[in-house]
Amino acid sequence: MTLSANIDKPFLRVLAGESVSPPPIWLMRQAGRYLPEYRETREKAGGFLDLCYTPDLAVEVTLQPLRRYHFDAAILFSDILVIPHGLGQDVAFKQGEGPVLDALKDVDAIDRLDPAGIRDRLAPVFKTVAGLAKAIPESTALIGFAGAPWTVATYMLEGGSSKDFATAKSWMYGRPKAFARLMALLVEATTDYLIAQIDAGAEVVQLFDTWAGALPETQFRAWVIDPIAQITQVIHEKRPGVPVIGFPKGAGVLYEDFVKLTKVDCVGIDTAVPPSWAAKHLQPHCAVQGNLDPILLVAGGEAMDAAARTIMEALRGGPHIFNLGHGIVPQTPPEHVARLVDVVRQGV
Ligand code: 1CP
Repeated sequence: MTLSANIDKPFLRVLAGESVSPPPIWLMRQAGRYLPEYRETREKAGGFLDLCYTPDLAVEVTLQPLRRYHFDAAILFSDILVIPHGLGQDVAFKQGEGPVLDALKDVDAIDRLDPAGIRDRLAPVFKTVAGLAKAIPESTALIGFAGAPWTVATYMLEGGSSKDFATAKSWMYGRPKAFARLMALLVEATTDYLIAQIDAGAEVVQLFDTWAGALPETQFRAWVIDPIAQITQVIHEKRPGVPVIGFPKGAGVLYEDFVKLTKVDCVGIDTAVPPSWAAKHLQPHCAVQGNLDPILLVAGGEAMDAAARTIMEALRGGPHIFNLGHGIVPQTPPEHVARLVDVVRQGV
């Protein structure tokens, strides 16, 4: 990819460091259950993983929010848990229950994981990316993604969602060598997986570290910053010009060291980060993406409009991509999303 070929995409201009007004907009989880057409396609696919692994259907659900809202970026429809699945771990999505994995029990279970299998097992994902690269509008950028190693490791060790990450943290504190082995394997698998997405046509990649905020400082540095720095470095070396977005949700005051040390091209800020603080402390280092409260998108009305404008005012002096502070929730009225896009496109 050459940047000049895509210079008309506002999203890529911001990632290259430009301030663009009004800011480009896309929303985390922009495809999904809040859209009736998604629910219909999901029904047709059978299971959630079948949807992720059927390129025609995955392309279709990726395009659904673009047709309605003309976002500046499309994000590959998949899930962060396809990596464990690609490594050979059992993963299932049970309706209404969330993900269920066959939790890793011991070091042998780590050794049985198969990083070489990722490219074959996840071939349908790369096919979806290639299909999207052809199908999206010319001014729209294509984002590939993966879960960051810490967040993915929590699911692999807990066997699903968790409130306190007691099992994953017990490995981290109590079995440091085994935990380090799993994390090293995930760094390699994730890097390889993202490079394969880039080769299939992804123009940008985002790493979701949804549970970054659960870690104390020392562990945050070791298991959020270091792995993302390693992945970012290899992508910058091997696929120069492809920007990396990091989203270390809940990083708090460690956001600043996160951007300085990982050298990501853009950082996603969660709802709790004051935009004016991000303008001062993060924008000098990289582009900033965020950070409307997803629940304001449920509420809508003047509260949502005003908050969106406040965010744009605070971040207009530097590179800013408008987004939420976390993913869209299923009870979001689709017409509120349309209104938000109008407000953002009016600018400040
Ligand atoms: O029933 C359904 O249709 C499943 C709901 C759903 C959807 C629409 C899941 C299950 N995953 C997805 C798609 C998805 N997941 C995307 C692509 C869609 C888009 O952005 O437009 C992306 C980027 C993700 C990423 C993801 N999956 C994250 C990181 C981002 C975040 O929101 O924090 C995480 C933590 C997951 C795990 C996951 N996937 C699904 C569930 C129910 C969960 C568990 C969440 C939890 O533990 O709280």
